[in-house]
Amino acid sequence: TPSSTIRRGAFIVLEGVDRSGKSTQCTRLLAKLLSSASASASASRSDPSSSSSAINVGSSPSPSSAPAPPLAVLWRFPDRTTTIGRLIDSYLKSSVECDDAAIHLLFSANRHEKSRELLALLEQGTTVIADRYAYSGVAFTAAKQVPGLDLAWCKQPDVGLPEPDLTVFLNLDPQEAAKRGGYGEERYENLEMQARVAANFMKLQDNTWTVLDAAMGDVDAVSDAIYATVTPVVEACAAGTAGPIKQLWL
Ligand code: FDM
Ligand code: MG
Repeated sequence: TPSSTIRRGAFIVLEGVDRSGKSTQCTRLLAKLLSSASASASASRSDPSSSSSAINVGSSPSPSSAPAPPLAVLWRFPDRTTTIGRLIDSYLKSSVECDDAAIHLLFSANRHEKSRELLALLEQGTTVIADRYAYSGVAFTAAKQVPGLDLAWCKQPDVGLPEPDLTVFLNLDPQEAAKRGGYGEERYENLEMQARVAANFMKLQDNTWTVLDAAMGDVDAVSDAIYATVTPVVEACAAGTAGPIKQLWL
């Protein structure tokens, strides 16, 4: 084992076209990761040698007095809660207009403004699941077919961001996706746009990707397949065999 072994959380991204089941599956994945963690935590609590009633003397923080960091958290991009995120939210709801290049850079800035916190979570051992990431950023802006805003231009602002350990792409034909209950009210939620987005996603496939058929079976079948894909990655990161986090598109 190399001395530089880094035990850390895993950075797991879920991508896919609208209505591919991404958000549902992110929530299920989080629940599965947390319940498998609490199962092993309660097993270790029943071990008297790892009792949590250890006495803390003095005021210096000790590992047993600090609350254990969460094993996993769920994020989504855009993160609409930040100042930049509120602008993006207004844009998606069409309550403001914005230049196409400018809004693209704001989506990217919304990832950059979270990257320090993301790395800190991973370092403390927390697995971060992200519902969309830079792949959505590129696929959507490039699908607007604005002269100059091609794939290469769209990727540039996200170069160097933390690279996912795993990107699960939920593959679904946009025609099928549209049948799943129609689109909502937000910008980009129409079949023509979604078909171009789907084609762009395919061009962005890299070695972090695992493509899963979102229509392979029911919701449980898909979530089982996702969990089976994610588990070895989480375990490798926890064991320190995955190496340090890389940088996207570098
Ligand atoms: N979207 C999402 C972008 O256009 N660029 C980005 O960088 C990201 C992360 O925003 F239509 C688009 C994709 C989608 C919309 O996403 C909001 P959610 O998942 O519906 O909140
Ligand atoms: Mg949406």
